[in-house]
Amino acid sequence: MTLRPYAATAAVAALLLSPVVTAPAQAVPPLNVVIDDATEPTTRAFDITLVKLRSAPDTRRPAVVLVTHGRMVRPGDSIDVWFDLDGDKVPDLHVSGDAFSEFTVHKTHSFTKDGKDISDQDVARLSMARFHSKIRLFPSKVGSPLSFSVVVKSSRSDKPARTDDWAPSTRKFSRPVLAAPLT
Ligand SMILES: [Ca+2]
Ligand SMILES: [Ca+2]
Repeated sequence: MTLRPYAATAAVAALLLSPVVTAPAQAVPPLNVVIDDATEPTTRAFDITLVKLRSAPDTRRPAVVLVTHGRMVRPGDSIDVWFDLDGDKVPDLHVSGDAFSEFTVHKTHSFTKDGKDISDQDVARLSMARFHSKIRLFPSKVGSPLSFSVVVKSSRSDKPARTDDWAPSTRKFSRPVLAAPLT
């Protein structure tokens, strides 16, 4: 492309006048992301009402996904959390567990089929008590990603799949949160 001298001068002037020192807003993900979910006591078996993502306070401590439920946790309640660690909207890690029981951690590339079981590597932990399911993720054990996003599903094995609750929505990842402080 060739520019006439006047057009070229105008283009340079426009560049000089524009606030080029301002960094793009999406450069650094936020420290916290909050997902408000609908309160659905009659249609969801184990209703999710809120999900909070929190960056790790330092590189040795975990980032946290705190899921708030519409009622207290009971035996038979289940939680699944998929993490996207590289921003391609495809899951990389799947944490799955049942209340008052054990949880598993798998590598994965889909919402339907798990890959390698890495439960013994202490990459993530799940605890479920009172109104919360709490997932801790240790970013340094999953390659220290810049950010992560999640999909959360709650369910009960004795209830049909249509009573599952997904946040932010079915197989759709949340906005990313910073994984750990930038060094
Ligand atoms: Ca809900
Ligand atoms: Ca991914």
